Amino acid sequence: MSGLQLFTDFSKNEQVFQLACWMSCLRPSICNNSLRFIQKVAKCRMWESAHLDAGSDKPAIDDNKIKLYNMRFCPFAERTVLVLLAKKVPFEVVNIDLKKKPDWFVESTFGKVPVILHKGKIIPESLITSDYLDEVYPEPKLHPSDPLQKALDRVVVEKQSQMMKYLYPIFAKVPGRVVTNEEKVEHFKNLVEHLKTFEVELASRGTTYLGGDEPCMADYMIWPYFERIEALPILLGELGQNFVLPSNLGAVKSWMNAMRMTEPVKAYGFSPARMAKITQIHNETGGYDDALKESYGL
Ligand SMILES: N[C@@H](CCC(=O)N[C@@H](CS)C(=O)NCC(=O)O)C(=O)O
Repeated sequence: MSGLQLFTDFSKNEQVFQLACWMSCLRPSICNNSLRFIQKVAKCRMWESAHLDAGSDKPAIDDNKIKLYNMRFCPFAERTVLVLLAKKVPFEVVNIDLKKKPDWFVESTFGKVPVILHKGKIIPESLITSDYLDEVYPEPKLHPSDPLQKALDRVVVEKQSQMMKYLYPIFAKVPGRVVTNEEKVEHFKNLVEHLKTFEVELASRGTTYLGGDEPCMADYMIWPYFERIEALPILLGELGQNFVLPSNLGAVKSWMNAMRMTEPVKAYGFSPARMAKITQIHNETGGYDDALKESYGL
């Protein structure tokens, strides 16, 4: 079985992983190398399974388990995954090819990810799914219990989400037009200007995370944007030095470093190198699984 096959088939991947663990107990010297390889591949877990496209069968649904319709590098779906991981909720992932969506996905949803399926119901939208999970699985509580603080945190999420209008044209392929390098540099200047509002917010709170010593819902909701900002210097190649955050965003950078240390981001987040590679391949080919495979290990 090749590494690539393992990579795209999670259930087989898990079985082989279990088998390798069992074999290594019996004959450690023989299969140490293959065990290390399989462990490395299996670490990707189910969220790196192949993206199902038109014509693929609808996966079986267990109403008592959380199932997530996902796209592995969708920043909005990432929000939901981070919440599930923060709460250590068992869940299953079905990755969807958003360029060739399966009929059963289109028929039962708004056609976008994330979507969670729970207790026979279908719940779309990253913020709605995250709020739902916070109520159903209260530990750790991610929204502040004080309604005023919760509202203020939501304002931060709304405000910081506005950065997408600058980030997206630098990062993604804009349909129907080519964004020039000059335009990208201009967008980045605007992005940095925008991030000064976050710098002020963090400085006024004076805490490691928006949530204090631990991340709260707002931290997880905005993190996916920053994961993409971190990849810009690599993604832009020779122009990369124009896309580095300046030193006057010290609080933002400290917050980013702290977010990188959280367990959910360590488990699901992409390194800047991998994020850049995935984006480059996806922008070139429009593919999902090839981008994941070719960036594997970065
Ligand atoms: N407001 C939605 C946005 C989700 C969204 O735009 N997801 C993208 C992938 S990153 C998507 O599913 N796009 C497919 C499409 O628009 O056809 C949310 O927060 O969940």
